[in-house]
Amino acid sequence: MRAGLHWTGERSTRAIRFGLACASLLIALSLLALSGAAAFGPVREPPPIRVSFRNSIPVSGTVAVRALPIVLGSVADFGAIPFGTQYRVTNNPGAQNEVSIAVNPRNPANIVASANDYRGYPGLPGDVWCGVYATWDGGKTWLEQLVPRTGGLSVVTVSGDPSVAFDADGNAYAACLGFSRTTDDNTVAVSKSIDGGRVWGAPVALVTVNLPGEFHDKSYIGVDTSQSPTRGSVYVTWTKFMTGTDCGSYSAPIVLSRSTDGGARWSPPVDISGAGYRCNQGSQPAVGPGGELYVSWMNYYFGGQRVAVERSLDGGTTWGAVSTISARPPGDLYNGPPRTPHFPSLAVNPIDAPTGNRVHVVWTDERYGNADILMATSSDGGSTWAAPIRMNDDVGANAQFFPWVTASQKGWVFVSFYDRRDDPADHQLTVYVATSMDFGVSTGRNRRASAQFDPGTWFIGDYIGIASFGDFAYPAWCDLRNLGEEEVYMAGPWLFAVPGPISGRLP
Ligand SMILES: [Ca+2]
Ligand SMILES: [Ca+2]
Ligand SMILES: [Ca+2]
Repeated sequence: MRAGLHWTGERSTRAIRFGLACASLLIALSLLALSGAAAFGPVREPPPIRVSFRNSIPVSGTVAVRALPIVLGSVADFGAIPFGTQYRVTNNPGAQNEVSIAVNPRNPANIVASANDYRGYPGLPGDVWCGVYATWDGGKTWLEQLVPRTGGLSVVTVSGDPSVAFDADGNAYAACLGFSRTTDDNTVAVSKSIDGGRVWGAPVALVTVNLPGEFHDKSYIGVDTSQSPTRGSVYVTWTKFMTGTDCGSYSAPIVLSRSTDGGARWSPPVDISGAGYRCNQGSQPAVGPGGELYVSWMNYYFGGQRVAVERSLDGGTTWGAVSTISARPPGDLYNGPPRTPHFPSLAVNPIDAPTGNRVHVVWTDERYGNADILMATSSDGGSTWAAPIRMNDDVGANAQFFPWVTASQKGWVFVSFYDRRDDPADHQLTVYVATSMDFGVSTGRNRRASAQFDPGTWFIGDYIGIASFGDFAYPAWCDLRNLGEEEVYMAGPWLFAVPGPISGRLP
């Protein structure tokens, strides 16, 4: 059975109450089993987090007491740590997973990352909250905080599915969904920091509901940093699970809300996936050099799954036709936890190729016999897509998954992903980064970005992240090298993009 539609908000008891979801998933499973097509996956719960290890020190606005980061750049074993410098972003006994990262375009030493953070919010119920981490020295030291439990997030007890982005002026944004495990309260909200991630404002709700048949899930943020008239617009897309028949007995369109005033006010969410694409998950907005807004997501249909991409040239008011890319995502890669949903990621190249702009989308695909990272590139604004290229350069049959893509101001395309190539048993993980320096035509040799670790049977989130600045890539991920304790790590920056075989160890 293939993995399919996932509730990604790390729900547990609430999922049982969510009768719509449970009933519809059962129906979807039976319908798809009859059709012989890929089945929608069941609701799977994250494994329990080690509650006894929670640390209640850091809260928003408070500098966490923390140890020095672990810097691994001096490790000489090329096979273990081939290059680069890794930084430990979080240092907390609670779990951190599901990582997003963004670099301040005004100051690349200022980086913000986010994760589902299980350290606990002091004095308040709820097991997980959006963690936001900021550095001003390129990753050597980090300020660990939680998004304020105020404003739009004051009505919920759990928040997660975080994503972060900077605007062109250096303001940082963090988008989170919020819900309660015991009520139907549910929101998507965005917090803003105007000082690079030191102080985060009260989250502003983009949607707030308390309905048994509706759940807003898996949000992601993108910002227009172009010189176009829509510069500064902030976009958040997510999945609206609702009453319907498109996924069996519910529907799941992708919706979008935008802010044109720096995150103070947000437009009412509108369905952007439209007719014919009503069963979706895993969306991401991204903006091109002319202000072109793209959104990618995974579309589930009775023939299987496909990557869907849609474009708006007026900041999300009107949309072109949805284009699709055939995909064969693998199923569950661990036969149980950690769960491995397969969502695409999209980047619009800020630098035009000689014949025009390029849009790149990546996803996990098993068409070559095992889980690989494929990337398709469009040279016509997302209407059509060239044949995908395989980004992982290993020759074995091991799995790669959780890709994320970014394109730098040099036009270089970096893709990070979890990779099991270094474990003959195809189980333990390292993070690799693939690079394309020719606008998606080909990829150079992959670079290993992390030490190897065993994910065990923990919940490791539903995605990892990568950002870029000029020559440099900044992958960030959930890492369990420390005796299975989940932390966020980041690699880089380093002079990353060297085509062809590696001739020597980079700094
Ligand atoms: Ca999630
Ligand atoms: Ca931790
Ligand atoms: Ca593979």
